[in-house]
Amino acid sequence: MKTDYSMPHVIFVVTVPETIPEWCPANEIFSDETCERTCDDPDTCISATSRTKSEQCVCVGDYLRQQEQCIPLNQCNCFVADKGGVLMEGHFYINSRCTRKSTCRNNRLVDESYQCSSHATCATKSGVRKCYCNTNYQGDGVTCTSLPKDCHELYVSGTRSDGVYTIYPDGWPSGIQVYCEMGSNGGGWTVFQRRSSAYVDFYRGWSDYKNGFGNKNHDHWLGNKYIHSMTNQKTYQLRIDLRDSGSSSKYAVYSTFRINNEADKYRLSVGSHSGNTGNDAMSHSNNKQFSTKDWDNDGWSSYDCAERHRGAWWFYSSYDCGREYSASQCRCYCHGNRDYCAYFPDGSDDCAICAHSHLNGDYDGSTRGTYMLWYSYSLNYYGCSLQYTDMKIRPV
Ligand SMILES: [Ca+2]
Repeated sequence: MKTDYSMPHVIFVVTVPETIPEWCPANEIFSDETCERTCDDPDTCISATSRTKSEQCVCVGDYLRQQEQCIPLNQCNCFVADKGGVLMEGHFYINSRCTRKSTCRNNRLVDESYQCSSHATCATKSGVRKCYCNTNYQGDGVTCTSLPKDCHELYVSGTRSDGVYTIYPDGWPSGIQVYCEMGSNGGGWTVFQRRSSAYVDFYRGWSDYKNGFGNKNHDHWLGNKYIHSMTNQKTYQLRIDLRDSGSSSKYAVYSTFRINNEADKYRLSVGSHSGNTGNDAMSHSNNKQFSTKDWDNDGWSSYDCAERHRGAWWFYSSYDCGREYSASQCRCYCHGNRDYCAYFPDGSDDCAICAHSHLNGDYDGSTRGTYMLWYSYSLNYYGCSLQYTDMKIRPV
């Protein structure tokens, strides 16, 4: 007899997802939750679920991925022992003595020698150790060039376009903005005053004249604190360009120009005059202190010159008209109207004045005695107020 003991077919079905590999490489584990970090960017965690299905083996623990491998941090190509960490692509590390620079390029560490400029210091700022240029210098620390103290230094270094630039006068390490006249009169002029329209009001107090106002590209006063710093760092000459209502353009140059500090109320010092204005209208202000409508330093108890003339200047008291002129002949300020002097009558026929020049007066000032003035036979002849002025300095 033949007995069939054969077993019925039993099929064992094991469901194996296609995505599960049979094994993971060394230092890796299958996970769709574990975060993985890479040598390129050790600080960023890449979630396994964001990876493609076939790459769901991820580095275990502190291991980092570099191409197909999972390795310890200190085996990453751009690991820097001194730093105790990895450089990201394109980043660099400079050692504590600032003698060696390591850069991560194309996932390789490139070492090169490194040396601070003689105008730089090896230091750590915001966590970055490297060479930093000293005060008054700019650059990457290896090469440091001196910061321009004025427009003339910019001109010498090749700048030739008129415009607003940052300069670094003594005492202003963060720099200040000034207008540089580079294309005319030989270039290299640092402008500190300009009047070309009535748009900016110049009848202001001490603080405004100290700190500056207006638009550097247009009408402005740079600020006495800056003018003081600049004119005491080198010896400067002053140039003033003027145009009157008859479109007559003139200029005046003073061989030296500086103003003292605020404690001395920005006292003026100017040298000898030249130019073609026909008159030296500023030397009268030499050694005089600055006055504004809220700080009267004109030395004249009878009047507040800044208030009467609606401006600010190195005013003084003077009787230059003298008694040899009758009041009707007095023309201390303005040939056309002859009323600048009459504004300050002193006695029956004397004329007293505050200045022979006043370039911060009212633009188009119609009130007598308040307009922009440069006392001269060749200017202000067709009317009183000047139509354009600028004041600028350049090293002697
Ligand atoms: Ca006074």
